[in-house]
Amino acid sequence: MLFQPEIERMPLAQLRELQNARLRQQVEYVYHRVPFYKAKLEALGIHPSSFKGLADITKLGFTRKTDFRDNYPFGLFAVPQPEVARLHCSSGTTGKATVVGYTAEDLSIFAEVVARSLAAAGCRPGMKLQNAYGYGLFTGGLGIHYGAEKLGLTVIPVSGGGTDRQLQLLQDFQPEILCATPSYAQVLAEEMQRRGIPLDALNLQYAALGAEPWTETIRQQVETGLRVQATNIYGLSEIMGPGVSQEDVTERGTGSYIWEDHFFPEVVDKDTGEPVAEGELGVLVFTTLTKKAMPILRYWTNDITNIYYGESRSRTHVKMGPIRGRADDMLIIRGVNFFPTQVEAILQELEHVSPFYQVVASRCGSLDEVAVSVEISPELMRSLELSTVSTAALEQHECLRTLQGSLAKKIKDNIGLSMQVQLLGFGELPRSEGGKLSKVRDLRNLA
Ligand code: ADP
Ligand code: K
Repeated sequence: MLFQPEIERMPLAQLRELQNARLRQQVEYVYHRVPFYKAKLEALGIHPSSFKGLADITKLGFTRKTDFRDNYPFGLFAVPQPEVARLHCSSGTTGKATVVGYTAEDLSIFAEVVARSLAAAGCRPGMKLQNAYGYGLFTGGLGIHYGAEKLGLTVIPVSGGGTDRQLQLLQDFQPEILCATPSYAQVLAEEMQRRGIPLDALNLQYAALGAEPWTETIRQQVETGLRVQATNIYGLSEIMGPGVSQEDVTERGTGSYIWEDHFFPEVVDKDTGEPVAEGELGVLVFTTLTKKAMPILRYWTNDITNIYYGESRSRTHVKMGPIRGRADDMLIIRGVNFFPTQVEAILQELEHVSPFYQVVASRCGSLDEVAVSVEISPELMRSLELSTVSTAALEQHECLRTLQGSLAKKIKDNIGLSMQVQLLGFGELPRSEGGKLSKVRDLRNLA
């Protein structure tokens, strides 16, 4: 089903004209409203009066995650605070969150693109949707929620986690649609099987899964384990939230439609920043075309994928392939964005630990696990007369166990993720030439 057929099937030439006009307006808008962009455009020698639109888009440079941090919290906003109807956050690069804002009109467009997405995922007005995306500062929960309402669905706002309750509601309320991260959908499927709940006890038909990378293997597992047709929903807070792109349920595996009347996509080379040919892999870059509270020009997402028009399409908008990875060191753990530097920031505030650490992400069943190895300080080693942090040493010295516990708690409180903490003796983590070590090892095999 198409929620807005006239837009979703707009002839490409007409779509380009619309994008072109909107881009010119957006550039003019940010120039006059956002000092950061005014300075940036002036430095690039661009004035809205001579900016030609799409033909000139590559001249705009890039906006990066660090620009959000440098302008924290509201420096990139284009409207006075009273006109901001809602704030959301996503992870920052140094532990400081990225703040995003929406006017009432932005929220209405957000709901519209999510409604379009859910319709493409198979939803029809009157169906029930169980929303297992986290509600709160993340865009996932509320983003799906209002889009589902706009489409005319009955929303069950259960939020993330609480597997017992999720399974109970799936059986009692008989929703047709599940929204969750793919790894959580896998958990639900496994738990169904483990508890011997028959598939007939559920009424699910569709699942819209996103917020983290996933594969065709995971799709198969979820599709058989929950007896659904599972589609990909993609998005990011800086641009809007979930619903920037969505796969059509009848075209599964051929890519997700980017709603390009609102979000103009480009794919560029990760080293040179130059546009790549259609279908080639590179970094996905988005320009918002209609955002009012926080318009963003050429946002460097760090997501690696490709975009293409190609065959088998019920809509005219461009498709993107699955996310193949990231060009930075951000990890996505159970849908939550996480920069290892966030651990670094916590270590800096703790006594008795060295600044050396390593984060290891792995997969245990279908859930992501993260372990952090941290070296204790040489001073602590000396005062406890240790040569390494063995199990025996941990048993003998309460202060080591306290250190381990308080580090785990700080990580949980600050980052929102539970991590296993392992203490090591100073010097035990491998150093490379420059004294630096690879701080991240991602052992999850998502290829
Ligand atoms: P969300 O809450 O939608 O995940 P965030 O801003 O917290 O938004 O995270 C955005 C990032 O999450 C994206 O840049 C991308 O790396 C990842 N992401 C979101 N959806 C998907 C998806 N369907 N497939 C792969 N990665 C995704
Ligand atoms: K995410």
